[in-house]
Amino acid sequence: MKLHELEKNARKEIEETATSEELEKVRIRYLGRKGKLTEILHSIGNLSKEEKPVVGRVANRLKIELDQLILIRKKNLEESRTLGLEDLSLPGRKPTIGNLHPLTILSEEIINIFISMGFSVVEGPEIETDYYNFTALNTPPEHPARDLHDTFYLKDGRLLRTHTSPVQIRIMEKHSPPLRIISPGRCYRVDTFDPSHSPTFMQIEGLWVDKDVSMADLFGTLKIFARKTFGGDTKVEFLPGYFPFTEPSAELWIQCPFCTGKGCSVCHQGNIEILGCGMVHPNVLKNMGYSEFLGFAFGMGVERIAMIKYNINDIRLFYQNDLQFLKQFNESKL
Ligand code: 2NM
Repeated sequence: MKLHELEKNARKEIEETATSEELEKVRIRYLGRKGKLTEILHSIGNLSKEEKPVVGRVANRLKIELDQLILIRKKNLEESRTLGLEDLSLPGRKPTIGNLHPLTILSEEIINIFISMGFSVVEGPEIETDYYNFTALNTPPEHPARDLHDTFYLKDGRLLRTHTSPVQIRIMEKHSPPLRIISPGRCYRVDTFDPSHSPTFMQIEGLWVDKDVSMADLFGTLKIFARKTFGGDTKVEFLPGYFPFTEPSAELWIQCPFCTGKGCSVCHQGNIEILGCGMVHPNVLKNMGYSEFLGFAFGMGVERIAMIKYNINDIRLFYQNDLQFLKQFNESKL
């Protein structure tokens, strides 16, 4: 009885199988009803008193071991078949690669439109001081935007910026005019998630300061932006607005792309607001030592632009990391 040799052969044969069918033949050869190991197990009863327990233990252990080996080999063969490894002429499987987040893709697109009009991109900290986020921007202490419910405050009195205007204040402090900058970045406001609110959002703000910039420059610049973003024949309209840091202030409205002006659930009588803007308030210019200059500024929420442009009805989709949603936004499709 050569159990040792039987084990060596069985291991080798199992390992060398290339298909599930071959493996099944090996299994029958050793473990089937008339298999080599099965016959040994059946003949144990004829052995001597001394041999019986020793051979019995070794043979039974070997049966369990070969069962296991066959099972593992079976799984491997099945896996390699689904992977196409058996047939080398099959096309390879492309590795799954990620894509940029839709807000990143759209931000870059918007940034490029302003770069094409001579703007430079600037960035700054997300943790700000009261001065840069509010005071320098002509936002007095009793203004509702400073309410505790809108702003996340840190224990040390600093805060999470509620817009990216503080970046522009920091640039104006360090540089002298003329200035033509945009500041993209993440902002925070105390809000609970619902279809139209998020405690964090992306903003792109712009600022153009020179001796003689006017409301006409503001309108012309933003009309180009709106038409490059929403299509060349988009109807644009400026309505009066209010911001503490601009005077006069305006809102840019476009014709609703969903009902094309007829009126629907997402728009106001066929129109939809896409951003806020205005001439930089004289107090802000004075704070910066820019009294000899004029400027226009604007700010937009990237989520809002994306929702209007791609007909997305829930802002939370940008923050839930649902790959089914995110994968729709490959650069080629946008
Ligand atoms: C807006 C609307 C209007 C704005 C103002 C400034 C600064 F720093 F120059 F004063 N930056 N951005 C501004 C003006 C932002 O967002 C809706």
